[in-house]
Amino acid sequence: FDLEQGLRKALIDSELQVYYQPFYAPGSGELVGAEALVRWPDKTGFVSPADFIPVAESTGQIRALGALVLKRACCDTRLLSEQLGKKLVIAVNVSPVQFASNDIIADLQEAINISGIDATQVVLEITEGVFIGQIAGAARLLEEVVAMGVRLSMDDFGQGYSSLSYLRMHPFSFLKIDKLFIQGMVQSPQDYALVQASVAMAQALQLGIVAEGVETREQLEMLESLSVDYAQGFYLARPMAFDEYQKVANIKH
Ligand code: G
Ligand code: G
Ligand code: MN
Ligand code: NA
Repeated sequence: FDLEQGLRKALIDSELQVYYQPFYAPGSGELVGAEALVRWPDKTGFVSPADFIPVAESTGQIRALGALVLKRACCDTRLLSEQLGKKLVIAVNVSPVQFASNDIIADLQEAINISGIDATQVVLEITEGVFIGQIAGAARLLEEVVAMGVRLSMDDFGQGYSSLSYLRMHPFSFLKIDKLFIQGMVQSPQDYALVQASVAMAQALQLGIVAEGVETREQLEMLESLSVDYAQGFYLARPMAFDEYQKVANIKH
């Protein structure tokens, strides 16, 4: 089975779906928005994005995939925001490869225009790979994205190389602490210290802080005591189809 060919067919036949994983304010339990996560159903379940995103990146299919996810996510979020009477945030993962060309700007603008969502509702989750790859023009494109009113979140913070200099040099609004540290923080004083230090730094830089991978009530309570702005994880909600997200949006956590 050839992933590239399979993915080409999936893109043509509209087989790809967008799932949503909500995130909440830890104290009030208020729903703030969701992260969009692409899903590719197969006979037994789903092909893992960890397997097909790298293929899409190397074949160039990431542009079509990325544009599709952006459009779907913005349209769904606009609809649910109308239904709730509250402007929900939508966080979309964007591959570093998508910053190798100007197309990301046009694709983002089209998703915003078609959906009628406010640019300020849209957050792009970006990993430090966008800087490490030395992609020419990536920094300028990030500035353009921010000029549109769209916000940037540093995803997987703390994983791999330190992203401190990137945070200082580029216009990020959010810092998303990697789930590895959240999962370790109750047992490991080191992980707890790293989360605490990340929160202090985010506050000093006036960044919002998101904790991902929250799997237990103990973790959530600890994050609340640390004044983390947003929490996301299986303990709160798993990634889900849009109809389920609509139902969950009416339930308080
Ligand atoms: O649930 P999960 O298996 O969805 O995600 C696995 C990985 O795939 C994560 O690193 C996530 O950021 C990435 N991913 C999920 N959806 C998208 C997407 O729409 N675009 C990109 N570029 N990456 C995605
Ligand atoms: O790289 P990124 O942070 O975008 O990836 C998000 C990934 O984390 C997705 O694969 C998503 O399904 C997964 N995820 C979300 N919440 C949890 C959680 O509470 N625990 C674990 N182990 N994974 C999670
Ligand atoms: Mn992410
Ligand atoms: Na992450």
